[in-house]
Amino acid sequence: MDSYTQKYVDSFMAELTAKNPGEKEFHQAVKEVLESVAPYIVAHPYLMEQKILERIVEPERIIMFRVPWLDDEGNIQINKGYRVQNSSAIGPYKGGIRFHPSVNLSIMKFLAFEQTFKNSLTTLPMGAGKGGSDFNPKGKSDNEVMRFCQSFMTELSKHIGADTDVPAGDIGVGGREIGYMFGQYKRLRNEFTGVLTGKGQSWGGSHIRPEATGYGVCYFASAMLATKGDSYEGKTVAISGSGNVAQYAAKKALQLGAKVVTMSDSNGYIYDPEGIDADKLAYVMELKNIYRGRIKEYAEKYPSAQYFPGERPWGVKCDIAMPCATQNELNGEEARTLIANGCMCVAEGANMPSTPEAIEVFLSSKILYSPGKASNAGGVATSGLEMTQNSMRLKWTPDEVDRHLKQIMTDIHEACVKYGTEEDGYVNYVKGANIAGFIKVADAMMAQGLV
Ligand code: NDP
Ligand code: 2IT
Repeated sequence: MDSYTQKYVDSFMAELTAKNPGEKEFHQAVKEVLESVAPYIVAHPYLMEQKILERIVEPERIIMFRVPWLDDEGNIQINKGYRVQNSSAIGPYKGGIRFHPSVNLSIMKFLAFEQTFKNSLTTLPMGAGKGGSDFNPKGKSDNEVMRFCQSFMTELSKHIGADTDVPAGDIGVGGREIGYMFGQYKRLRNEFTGVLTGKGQSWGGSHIRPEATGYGVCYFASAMLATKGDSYEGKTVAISGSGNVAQYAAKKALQLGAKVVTMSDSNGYIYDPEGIDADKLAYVMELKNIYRGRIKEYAEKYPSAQYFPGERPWGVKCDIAMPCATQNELNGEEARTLIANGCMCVAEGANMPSTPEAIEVFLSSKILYSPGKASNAGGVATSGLEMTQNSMRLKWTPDEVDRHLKQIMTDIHEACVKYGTEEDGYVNYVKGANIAGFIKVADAMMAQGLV
């Protein structure tokens, strides 16, 4: 980066951190994008004059609200609710809702910011938003979750709509929560519309949406591997997380001929050197999705596996790593360990799972590395396909949705190669994804004037 561009980056970050004090995840996400797009902006002075990136980092609207609810003992509980409507440049606001005790404004803003570029990459007309609450679903009864979702939606319903803002799931929000929120929206508005995605199959949901993020990560990683004439076949894969994304990433990796040896949750990870095969994965799905259990129970059921409490899976020898749990779950030291152990591909299922230092390690080692905004975009892309089907009032077959998903992931891969290939031929997917995502949003903003 030349000194003029570096000065632009430094002054941009100084202003951003001064205006948004303490929002460390938000600063981190902006810095990563800024470092990729700054040379493009400097080369196109009108983008600087029009303050396009300065506008994108200021969400169009942030809604913060109180979520009061009654627990099963009749006690009053109060949580915080958020919806960050970041950008409507290319379509209605679109993005997930996260229920996790760590949720705060910085995390909501980083996720909404990332979503802006991710949704642009999908090739579909979707703007970007993110929402959530510091509500902790763990240990809550179904009735408590329902009352919470109803209270959350009672306020959120004033700000969303099928052509305005279409939320979906994220950490702590799956089919059950989407159902309760959809029911409450319908009751308040007396309107059956595609206001949420990730709906149930019998009431407007799309086939493959539950699978889409995890499958999409594998389709994207397959495209990366293909640039080296390689594939998942015979590879050893380490996965973190054991929720929606991790489960379907594991399922597709297995189908593609890989051996998956780890899964995790926030308490620890399991290592099964014999591989988590289809039967064992079906057990994990039942354990997590129906019984809402913990991953350590896997090691109690399968003696081939060992449980490592309080640890993350990145010390295990693998060819491919797929972080599918949460932000900043893979640091510089763990990245160096992965490389030392021969890992040749890291495909992110989570949003911003690698720290900036880890990303630096991957890029300087020139391994195949995809940022979440590219490789996990299959989830929101299939949400976009759910919106399409809702608008048409019909439902595509699983094969048809899967075909679209594959094509979209291939197209995102191509966009990354187009904008991210460096002089020596190495594809920097971070740069490629950020520039490709930015250009479309910037062009739309230029066309629509100062709004
Ligand atoms: P789930 O709630 O289904 O699963 C989350 C998994 O990650 C659980 O195993 C959970 O463990 C673990 N986890 C959550 N928080 C932490 C933490 N602070 N430390 C360690 N482990 C943690 O969520 P999803 O699978 O839907 O989401 C996973 C990631 O993928 C997130 O980054 C999300 O933003 C991203 N993503 C999700 C998409 C989707 O369609 N669902 C689309 C694109 C990205 P525990 O049970 O202990 O909490
Ligand atoms: O981070 C994400 O892309 C999601 N949680 C999915 C969003 C969506 O609207 O499907």
